[in-house]
Amino acid sequence: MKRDLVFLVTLISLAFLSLLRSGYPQHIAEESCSVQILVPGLKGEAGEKGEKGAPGRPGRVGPPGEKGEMGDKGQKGSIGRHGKIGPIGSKGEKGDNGDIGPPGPNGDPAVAGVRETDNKIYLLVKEEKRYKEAQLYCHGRGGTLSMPKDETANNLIASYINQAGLTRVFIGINDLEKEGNFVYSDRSPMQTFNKWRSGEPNNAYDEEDCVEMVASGGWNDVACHITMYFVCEFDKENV
Ligand code: GN1
Ligand code: CA
Ligand code: CA
Repeated sequence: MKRDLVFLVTLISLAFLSLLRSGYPQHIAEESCSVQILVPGLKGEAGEKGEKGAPGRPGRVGPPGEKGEMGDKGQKGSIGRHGKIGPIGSKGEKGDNGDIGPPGPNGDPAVAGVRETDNKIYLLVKEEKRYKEAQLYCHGRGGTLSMPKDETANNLIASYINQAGLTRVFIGINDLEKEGNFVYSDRSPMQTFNKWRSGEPNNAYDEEDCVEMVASGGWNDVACHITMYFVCEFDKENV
């Protein structure tokens, strides 16, 4: 700082001197002031070595170096993940037919074929049962004991039992709930159509509450506890 001040004064003094020499000699001569010229002193002795300074800031990033030589081949990596499932392929051609399988089990030997109309299937069961067991058998297969409600149905059942060489079968008519009040096995009431044999129903021995069909197609009330073959019927829409 002090050195700067001395330098400044020296500059001013030199400027003043150059003025004296160039422009205003007479005027200067008339002035009786003295000019002091300050010049820098001699360079002092070297000071003691200072303490080590703080580390400088990091330099700028240098230019990229030259590409080195290719390194050795690395080790084989571990197996990758499963890839995504691919799209579904196109349908293949139809294969050849397989071999013919073994014969199936024999059908129920008690069932002798069936008869059918547009909307019903009739099944003759050649297994002697009481009325209630016969009804249970049919019901267990989705049907009822057969209920002839018109001439056509009655004729079909009659024909069926005749072709089977039978003389009587249970059909689905009874007066179990109220004596003399005959209903079908689906509990629907008897209608005007009937095929009672002459003199029937007579409730013989005061114990006849179930109904059989004989080979002629006629009906007779009989005791429910006797056993005989029977005919079931099924609605086609339920099969
Ligand atoms: C039979 O057993 P009998 O002949 O009195 C029949 C009755 C009939 C009657 C007609 C088990 O009785 O249902 O009404 O004939 N009983 C049986 O004559 O078949
Ligand atoms: Ca009766
Ligand atoms: Ca009778």
